[in-house]
Amino acid sequence: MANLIGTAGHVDHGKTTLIQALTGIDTDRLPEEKKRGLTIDIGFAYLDLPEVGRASIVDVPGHERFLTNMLVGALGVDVALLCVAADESVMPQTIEHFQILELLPVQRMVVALTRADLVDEELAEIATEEVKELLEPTRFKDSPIIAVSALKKTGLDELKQELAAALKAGATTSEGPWYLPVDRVFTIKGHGVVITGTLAQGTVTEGDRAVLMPEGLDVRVRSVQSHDEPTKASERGKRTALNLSGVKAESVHRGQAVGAPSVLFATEVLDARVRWIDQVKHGARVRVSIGADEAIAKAFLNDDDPELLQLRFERPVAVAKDQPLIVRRYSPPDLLAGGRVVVPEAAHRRKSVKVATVDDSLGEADAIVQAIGASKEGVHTDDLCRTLGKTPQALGSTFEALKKEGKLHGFAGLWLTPDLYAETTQRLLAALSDLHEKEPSKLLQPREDAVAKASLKWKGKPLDRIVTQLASESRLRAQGTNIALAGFKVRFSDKQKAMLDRVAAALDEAEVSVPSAQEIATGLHVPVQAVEEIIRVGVAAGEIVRVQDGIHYTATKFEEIVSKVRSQFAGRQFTASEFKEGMGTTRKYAIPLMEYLDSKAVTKRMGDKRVVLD
Ligand SMILES: Nc1nc2c(ncn2[C@@H]2O[C@H](COP(=O)(O)OP(=O)(O)OP(=O)(O)O)[C@@H](O)[C@H]2O)c(=O)[nH]1
Ligand SMILES: [Mg+2]
Repeated sequence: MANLIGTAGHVDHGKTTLIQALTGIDTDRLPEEKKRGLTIDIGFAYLDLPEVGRASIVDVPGHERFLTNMLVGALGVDVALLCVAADESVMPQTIEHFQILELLPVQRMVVALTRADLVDEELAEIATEEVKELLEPTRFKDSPIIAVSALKKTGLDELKQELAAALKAGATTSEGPWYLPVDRVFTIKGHGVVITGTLAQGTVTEGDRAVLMPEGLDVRVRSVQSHDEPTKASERGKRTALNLSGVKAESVHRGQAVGAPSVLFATEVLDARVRWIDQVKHGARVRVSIGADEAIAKAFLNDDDPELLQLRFERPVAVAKDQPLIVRRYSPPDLLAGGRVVVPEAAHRRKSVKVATVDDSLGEADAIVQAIGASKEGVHTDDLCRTLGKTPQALGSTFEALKKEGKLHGFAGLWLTPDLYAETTQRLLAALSDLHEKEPSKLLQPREDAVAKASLKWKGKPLDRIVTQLASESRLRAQGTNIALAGFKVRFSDKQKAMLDRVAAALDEAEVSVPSAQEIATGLHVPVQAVEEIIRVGVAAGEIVRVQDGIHYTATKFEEIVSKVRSQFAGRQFTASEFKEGMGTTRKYAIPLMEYLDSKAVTKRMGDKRVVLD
């Protein structure tokens, strides 16, 4: 069942007078409205209807100058009460308001042919025909048209019956976390700030924590009122007043929205799905009415999908997924399009980029899997939440459940489906294999090089985790930020091999007190550059260990040194000079070697002594 009735229609067509005749409530409350006999801002009333209960009514201004205010009212409406004066029939704002209602998710319409006492039957007939013509090509074509006179009190009961029937038939759900666009703010002495609006989604309950957007202020709902009466909770479609704590009146104004912590976004870029009345040029400035706000944005189109409209605002706006919106030209403010938000916090995109939007008929878990599966290399939690219009808190448990079921792999906030993981890691390893092929004498490759070569953009923590995972699957070896395929063995050219053997022999011969590159070069009668080069190759291949410049050991010799240190100093503390003597070397070698062993966690320094670690 729907809750909210909203008036619509040309200026002076008897909307406010009709609501007063129906409810006894004068919705024109501003002194200026009373003085001019004209509605300027939205007004509110309520009506008790058989089998329906209490329904909320929002009365809107008909004058074109106040269309922005009309939109504030119209954006929450379930059932429209289109008022057409029998003596004037269809006029410009009748048409404009009707078009707006058509673009919005308004469920039903009831037409009141007002001021019926001013016309004879023939004129009433003409007006009825003109209204029918307006309705005919639209989903509202079967809407009832009731002649009424607020003055003579005729047709009112019939109108009430039709409104009750429309409310009963208009299906709306209260699903999802609640939010409420703020259309009025006032303070009550001793109680603080009160905001009013039409609850757009969900159920708000006394004591709820909430966030005021787009500023992101934390507030609490101290109490709830609906239809001027206190209540514990209010639901979708109802005119609702909330007494907020945690915020000052100066910080609250029309256009903001307040909602449960997970539902609203403070956004500057959104994607909407719209129907066009008149399409604008790519990049044109437009006015966007959303919630109770109107904000200026630039409109960006999409080549692939004419209904997809990206709006880039000039300031942050409070937005929820699926929220209805209306787009008008910047100047003159003609109606352009209407629709709903599909991605509340969208990424900038080019006109030519095809956009994959999530199938709305899917459940949340399936939508997540689909969105991730459709990506190239996984999706970060934040980006996915933006796409789905949900906050990370709201989706946290769904992610965890999907991970448990094996439908998703998570790597520090980056999510991949098993298929995507298989495909992308395969690509990464293939790229690594290419790098090995190019430098067969080098054991390890920087992982960033392999990632870039595989045309992936992984980095940081998610990349750490993926590498760790691949290592645990024995598909690669990792050392710091360098990686190698698990089965990769370095290969040298014959020339390299021969040179490496000679250098290795020269190093091993000297035991711990190894010669420098220059000394080796002199001994071997080769240029020093050749020795330096082969040492570099040997280090990259893992055949030579570099302790510091000028101090290198072969990998085998280094292992021997480590075993010797372990056996000789096991279970006791030792000093640098004991180490030096034990190793049969000089200070020049002992100090760098000890520091290197510390860094490899073979030994540990404690004051001026060391111990061997297990
Ligand atoms: N004779 C007659 N006059 C009516 C009736 N209903 C409204 N009027 C007159 O029509 C004029 C406009 O009425 P409103 O109710 O203010 O019209 P409105 O549609 O709310 O106007 P805006 O809010 O400014 O768009 C007033 O002078 C009313 O007295 C009616 O049933 N019979
Ligand atoms: Mg009025």
